[in-house]
Amino acid sequence: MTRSTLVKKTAAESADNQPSGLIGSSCHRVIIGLGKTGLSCARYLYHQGLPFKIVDTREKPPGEAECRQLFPDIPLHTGGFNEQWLMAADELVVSPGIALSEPAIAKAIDNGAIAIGDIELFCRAINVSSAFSQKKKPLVAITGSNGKSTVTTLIGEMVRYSGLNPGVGGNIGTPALDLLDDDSIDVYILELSSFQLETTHSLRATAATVLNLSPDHMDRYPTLVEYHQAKQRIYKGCATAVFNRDDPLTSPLLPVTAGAVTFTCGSPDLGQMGLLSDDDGVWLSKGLEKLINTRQMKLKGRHNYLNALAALALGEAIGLDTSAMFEALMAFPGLKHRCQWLGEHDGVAWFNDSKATNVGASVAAIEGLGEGLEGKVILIAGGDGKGADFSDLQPAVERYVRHLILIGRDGPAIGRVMKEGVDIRKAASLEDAVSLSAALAKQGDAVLLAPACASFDMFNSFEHRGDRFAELVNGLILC
Ligand code: UMA
Ligand code: ADP
Repeated sequence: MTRSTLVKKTAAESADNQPSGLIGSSCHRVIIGLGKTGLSCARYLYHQGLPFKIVDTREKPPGEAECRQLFPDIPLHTGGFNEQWLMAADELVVSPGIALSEPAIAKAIDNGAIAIGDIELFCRAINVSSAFSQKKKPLVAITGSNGKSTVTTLIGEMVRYSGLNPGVGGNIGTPALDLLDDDSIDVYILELSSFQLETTHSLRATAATVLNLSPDHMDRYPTLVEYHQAKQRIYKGCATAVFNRDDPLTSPLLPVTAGAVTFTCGSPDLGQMGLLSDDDGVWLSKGLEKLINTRQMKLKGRHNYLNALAALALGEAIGLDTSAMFEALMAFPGLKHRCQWLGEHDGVAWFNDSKATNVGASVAAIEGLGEGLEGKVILIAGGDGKGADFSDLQPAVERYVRHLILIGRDGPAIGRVMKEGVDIRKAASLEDAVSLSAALAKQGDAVLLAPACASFDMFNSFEHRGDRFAELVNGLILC
C-alpha cells in the first residue's frame, strides 16, 4: 500500500499538511519544466547547494542551453517526464504550465511525493530568513481572474512613491525566486496565478487579495469549483484579506487571522472601500471619506476604479503613506494591451485590449468603453477559447456593440451564443478584421480588440497580437 492510499486527499491538501518542506540535501527533488520558472528554481536550488534533477516534456525546452551551461553536472531529461525519476522523488517542483493531474505526476504524488512550486520555495526562503533577522519584509499577494497585473504594477508604484524599493514578480513575469537576489528590496509584491497557488502551501502574506472570479483556464480545471479553490489558497495565513464585496466568490472561505477589508462599486460600508458620486463625479472613497476624484486618475473604466480601490486597501494594509499612494495612483497610466487607447481616425477611436483573454475581461472592456461612448463599439473577438462558455458576452454585446467581427479558431463559437439581431461578420485574419472595422465604423464609434480568447492559435502571445493590431491601426491612421 502506498503512503497516500491510507487517507485519500487532493495533492494540494496532502502537501499543505507537511512540515515546512524537505530542505535537506538527502531529499530527492525533481524540477518539472525548464521554462522561466524551472530555470529560476534550478538557479536557486543550485545556489543553496541542494541536489535536484530536471525533466521537461518538450524535446527542446527554452531553458535547456542555459541550464546545460550553468549546471553541467545536473541530470536533465527532455522529451518526457522520466517516470522513474518522478517515482523516486520526495519533492516535485512543478512549473505552473504543467497540471498536477498529468498521469505521471499524479502517480508520483500518489506514491508519496510532495508537489510544490517556485512560490513555495520563495515563501520558505523568506520565512527562514525572517526567523533569523526577526523582521519579515511585507509580502503582498494578488490574484483574481482579471486585473492582477494592473494592481500588482500599481502597488509597485505606490511602494516606489513611498520611498521604498518594491520587488515585483510572479506571474507578471519575473520569477519570484529571482527577487531574492536583490537585498535592497523592501516589499515583495507577487502576482499569483491559480496554477502557482495550487503548489503553494506556506504563503502567509501580509496582505492578500482575490480581485474577482470569473471562468478562465477551463481547459485545465474540471469545473469552476477547482479554479475557485485554487484562488482561495492565497488567503491561507494572511494577516489582511482584501476582497470584492460585489463578487462573493472572492470572499475568504476560511476565517482570516487578523483583518479583512472590502471594496465595491457601490457605496462603501464604514471603514471599507467603495465609490461615491456627487456633482463633481465619481470618487474613490473609504467609508464616507472621499479620497480621490476619478477625473484625477489616468486609469479609466469602472473595473479600473475597483483595481485602484483594491490597491489602496492593500497599500494601507502594509502601512504605505497615504499621500504617496494617491500621487502614484494619479500618475499611473495603466498597462499596454489593457484598454489601451491607440488613436483616433475620422472620429473613430481605436482601443487595444489584447490582454482580454477571457470572457470576464472582455465584458469589462466593452462595458467600460460602451458606457461613455457617443456611438457604439465595433468588437473584434475570437482566438483560442480555452474551453470557455461565451454566453456571458451576450448581454454586453447586445447593449453596446454595433458589429461583432470574429477571428481565429473559436470565433465561430462566440457567434453561436449570440442572439439574433447582433450583426456578426467573419474575418480571415486580424488584418481583415481591422479593414472591415474601418469600413463599418461611424463617427463616435470605438473599435475594440478584446478577444475573450487567448492568442495562441494565431500569435505567439497576447503582446504579439496587440502589437500587430497597433501596427495595423497605426498604418490606417497615418495613411
Ligand atoms: N510545458 C511543457 N512541458 C513541460 C513544461 C512546460 O509542455 O515540461 C509547456 C506548458 O504547458 C506551457 C509552457 O510550456 O504551455 C510554459 O510553461 P512553464 O510552466 O514552463 O512557464 P514559464 O516559462 O515558467 O512561465 C510561468 C508562467 N506561465 C504559465 O503559467 C503558463 C508565466 O505566466 C509567468 O510569467 C512565469 O512563470 C514567471 O512566474 C504567463 C502566463 O501565461 C504570463 N500565465 C497564465 C495567465 O496569466 O493566464 C497563468
Ligand atoms: P491579469 O493580470 O489578471 O490578466 P490585467 O491587469 O493584465 O489582469 O488585465 C487583463 C484584462 O482584464 C484586460 O483586458 C483588462 O482590461 C481587464 N481587467 C482589468 N481589471 C479588471 C477587473 N477588475 N475586472 C474585469 N476585467 C479587468
